[in-house]
Amino acid sequence: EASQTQQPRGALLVVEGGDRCGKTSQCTRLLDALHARGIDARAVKFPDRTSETGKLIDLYLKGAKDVDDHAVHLLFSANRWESMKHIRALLEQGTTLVVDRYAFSGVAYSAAKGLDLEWCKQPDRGLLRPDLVLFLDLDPIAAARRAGYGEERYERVDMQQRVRSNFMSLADGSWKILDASRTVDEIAADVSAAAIAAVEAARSTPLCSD
Ligand code: T5A
Ligand code: NA
Repeated sequence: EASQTQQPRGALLVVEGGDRCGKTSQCTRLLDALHARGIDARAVKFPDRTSETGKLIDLYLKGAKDVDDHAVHLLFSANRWESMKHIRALLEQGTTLVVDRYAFSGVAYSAAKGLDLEWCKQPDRGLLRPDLVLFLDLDPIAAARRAGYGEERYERVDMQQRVRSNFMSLADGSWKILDASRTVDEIAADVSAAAIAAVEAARSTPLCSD
């Protein structure tokens, strides 16, 4: 079948960081930069607020519904698992994915509420492993000055300080940690350079699960 012609897989590129650090702005810029180079790429965002679990998560984040901390942690994880078949299929057909938050957010935020960090990692075990994690590092006090801050559940400086230190404890040598206090253009230049290198590297590396 023509559609089964072997071609290099796409890369799984993850953008992480605290609230209002500029992830969505950078994901948009990165997609444009990849498309400009003729790279087939699409955006993915977690939580996906459109699915059944996502609708419940959305109500929770807006403060319209209370859910037990453990239960909501499992919902965020389920929300990722719901997309895994589709994500794998896209990567295998050669589409690179720019993912706005992933399992690292799941662990960093739930552990910041007091849940055990190791417990938090379990439900996401087996998800596809990212080819690159770009961490947009921003002082929570600077983040709090940005437009729209404070509208959702976790947008408090003390919470965001704990989230930041949890992210730092999850980071390994493969993460690219970027100073997110710079201009959008400055950050975007670093993001696209790292992403393009990861797209190249992914072509000769098999997809794997964590
Ligand atoms: N969560 C998520 C969990 O608890 N567990 C999980 O498993 C997952 C996946 C919602 C919440 O859910 C939690 C984490 C979150 O608290 P979300 O929908 O991704 O997650 O919401 P946020 O991450 O908070 O997304 P935001 O839209 O708030 O922020 P972004 O995307 O980081 O930032 P962005 O690009 O929208 O920019 C925010 C503002 O800053 C400006 C922008 O213009 C905008 O006004 N800005 C800059 N200003 C100055 N300099 C720059 N370089 C700037 N870049 C952007
Ligand atoms: Na937010």
